[in-house]
Amino acid sequence: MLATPVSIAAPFHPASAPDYVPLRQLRDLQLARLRATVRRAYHQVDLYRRRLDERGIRPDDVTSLDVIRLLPFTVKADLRDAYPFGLFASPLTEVVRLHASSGTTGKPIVVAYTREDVDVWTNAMVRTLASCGLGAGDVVQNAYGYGLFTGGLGAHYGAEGLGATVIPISGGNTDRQIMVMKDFRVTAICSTPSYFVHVMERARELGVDVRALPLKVGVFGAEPWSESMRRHIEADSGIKAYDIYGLSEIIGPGVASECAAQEGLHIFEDHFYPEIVDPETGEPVPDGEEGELALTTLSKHAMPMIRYRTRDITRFLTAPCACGRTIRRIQRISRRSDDMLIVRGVNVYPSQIETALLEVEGTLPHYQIILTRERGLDRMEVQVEVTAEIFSDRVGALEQLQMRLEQAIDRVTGLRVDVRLVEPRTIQRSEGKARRVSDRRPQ
Ligand code: DLL
Repeated sequence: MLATPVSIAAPFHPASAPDYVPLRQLRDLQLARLRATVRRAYHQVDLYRRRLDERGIRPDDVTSLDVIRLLPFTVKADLRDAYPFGLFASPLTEVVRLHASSGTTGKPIVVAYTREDVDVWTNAMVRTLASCGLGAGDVVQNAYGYGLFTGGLGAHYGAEGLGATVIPISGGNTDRQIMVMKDFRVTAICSTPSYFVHVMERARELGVDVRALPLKVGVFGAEPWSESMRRHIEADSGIKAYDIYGLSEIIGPGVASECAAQEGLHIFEDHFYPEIVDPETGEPVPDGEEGELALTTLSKHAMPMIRYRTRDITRFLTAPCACGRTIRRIQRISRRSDDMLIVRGVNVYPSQIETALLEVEGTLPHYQIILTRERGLDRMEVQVEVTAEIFSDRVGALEQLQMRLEQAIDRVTGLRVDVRLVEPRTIQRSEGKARRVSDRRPQ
């Protein structure tokens, strides 16, 4: 029996059925799949067998979902050490796709999919797009990068599986994006939020009024973005901006998605088992408290992941969602445990800076954080673009804005920083994930 979706639910797609399944049924399914996953990992992957043996755990010991807490964590370094194929649980004869995620340094990590894995991924992305309100008849401009990055092909298969019309335009060539958006009567765009902000800006320069186009939905993810950024995007473009989440190690996009309520992201729990743990101790935190998201894949063949430490910080939202979905929600991911900056002993996250900047009228959502060290002391400069009107205004107005921004950042982070107002178009635009921080301090 499916719970009846309430009025704010997206157009129902048959693939979305597990989103509404009674919890008892979901937990039984998760347990059966967890057992199969642990068995597969134990028998097919050296690393897992070694780690489980060290703890004296056999696959048959997984008799309840709580046992998951006894299983060893997997971390990014495990994927790096196993480069390229060391964690595969399927022979290459069964692997139909590889993707890779370029770390900031050195070799990328490689992830693999069997045909069944691609089907699971498609299912998760169909449900993602359906929960963002899309269906057959939508024309989807897919501006996530196609290639080793999972964004492009993930969203592509999802949109096709949904029965929508997909335009595989990939990222970049912004003028062409705008032409296509207009001429093909695009109703939805998939991209990073920062790239969409850039597309909007360019459309304005070209004299295209996006509000007058059929575009109504943005499916944004792959990087942290704030609630203030959402408000900015929605007000500017007249679309509904949804947040979707995922990571290559687990599958790519399609791990979690917002619904029409736009209050947290539903995790596709029948495929990905979520836990929130204390980043220091690895112990589960009480329900509703903030911590690091750890994910276990429940349906993957080629590369099962057991308790993968994502480093993404979030919390479970415990109240039932107005959309009627029973699968659990997490709060939007505003930061990672490893993007914390320590400036003169104070902990700061780039997302806090974004929130502070966008609170103040007159700024554009383009900013950069530059860290240097002068005579042994950390210095943080935040460069932010301001509107052309303000820039051409009196010097007094600029100084006042600068002061207000410095105060706003101080309020949010407790840190005195130097704000530098720069002209529109000064800060480099990205076609994929934005790079906001440049840490030039000697290590
Ligand atoms: O970014 C997969 C993806 C593609 C997700 C398209 C959504 C849309 P990776 O390149 O492996 O995979 O990067 C994964 O990006 O651990 C988060 O830190 C961050 N991230 C992804 N989505 C969000 C989001 C793709 N909605 C890493 N909000 C993750 C905040 C996000 N951070």
